[in-house]
Amino acid sequence: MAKLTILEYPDPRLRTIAEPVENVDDEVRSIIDDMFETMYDAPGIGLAATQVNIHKQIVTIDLSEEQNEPLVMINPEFEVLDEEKDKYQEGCLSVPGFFENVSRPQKILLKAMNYNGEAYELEAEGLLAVCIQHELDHLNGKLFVDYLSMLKRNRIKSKLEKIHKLQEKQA
Ligand code: QAP
Ligand code: CO
Repeated sequence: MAKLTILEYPDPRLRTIAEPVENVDDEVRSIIDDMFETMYDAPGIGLAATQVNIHKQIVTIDLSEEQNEPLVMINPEFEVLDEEKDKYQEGCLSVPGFFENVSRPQKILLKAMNYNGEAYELEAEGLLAVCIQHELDHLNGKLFVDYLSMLKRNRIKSKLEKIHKLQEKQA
């Protein structure tokens, strides 16, 4: 297992569209293991492969306090079951230190494959529905800051760029 480096906004690589996984083999499972290690270490509740510069349709989620309820989503798709939107304060490991309200459909049906390449479906609402939609956005090169006003997004961008410059000097 290995901890992977998380790309941070506004890194252009976060805009890459992920490719579907053709075979859920040991190489894919090794990526998933590394993603969980990276996510649990952060700590975070969701991570898309895009965020660790791997452009395959893979997502890891675990909403539990004890980090013992891992969810794997390979080639995920969802449909909206309830068009009504809910506001949730979202954050992102690729946008560290910033949390903002985002509105999304509150109930969805997820279709994906698990760690063993088996297809499954999952009805989700609440935080899980938010997290799934947030992570699937990453696979399409989309970030939660894209839902904010240009003013808010640009403020976040400037602050992170400033931090990244300081980190460069320190290195
Ligand atoms: C996506 O995000 C999410 O800024 C997962 O300093 C977040 O795990 C979906 C994190 C909220 C729904 C609601 C962010 C950790 C973790 C930070 C995360 C930070 C430290 C974010
Ligand atoms: Co994110």
